[in-house]
Amino acid sequence: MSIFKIIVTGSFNAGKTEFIKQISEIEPITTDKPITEKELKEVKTLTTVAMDFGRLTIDEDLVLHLYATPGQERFNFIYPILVKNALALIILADATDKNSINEIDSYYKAFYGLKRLPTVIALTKTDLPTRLTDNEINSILHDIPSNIPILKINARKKEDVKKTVLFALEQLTEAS
Ligand SMILES: Nc1nc2c(ncn2[C@@H]2O[C@H](COP(=O)(O)OP(=O)(O)OP(=O)(O)O)[C@@H](O)[C@H]2O)c(=O)[nH]1
Ligand SMILES: [Mg+2]
Repeated sequence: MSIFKIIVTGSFNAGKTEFIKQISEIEPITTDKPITEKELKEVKTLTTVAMDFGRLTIDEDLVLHLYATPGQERFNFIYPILVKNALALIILADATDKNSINEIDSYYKAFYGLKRLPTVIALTKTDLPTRLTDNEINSILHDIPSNIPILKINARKKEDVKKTVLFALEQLTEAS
């Protein structure tokens, strides 16, 4: 049996913990703690400080281990630890938040610098009316290499999360 390790990254509040919760067949291991910064506390109450972990069995030969990073930059010491043995990268960004989409490039570069992994980008919260328009999104993402798929998802929907993970697996088989 093979274990494939997939990393989920992206900005603060992009939906990484939600993503793992939706897809994991075990109760996910999370490290969310109360937020200390006043400005961020207004957005939500908890934030990931080390990682989230979930597991998904594809079939008897293949099990996925999914690790999500923390979104706040001060916890990025964990990236080199998480990236060890990883086979694919999923970058999430909040489609209602311009900064989150802008940060995709820096996550791509940060991980590319550690290890060149087949990558998929997924924009979350596309179910919300406050999402940016496709034109606005495309103008921010025009520098992303064209071979990287960009999906639009609702990270609270299991099927959307599954689809994203399957895209990552597909990228992986194309790369090998
Ligand atoms: N409607 C909607 N809500 C979402 C979506 N994705 C995430 N959320 C919600 O957004 C909030 C933040 O999601 P988290 O999963 O905590 O975000 P995170 O990326 O883990 O955040 P940090 O670990 O603090 O960086 C939660 O309330 C999620 O349920 C989405 O696609 N649609
Ligand atoms: Mg989180």
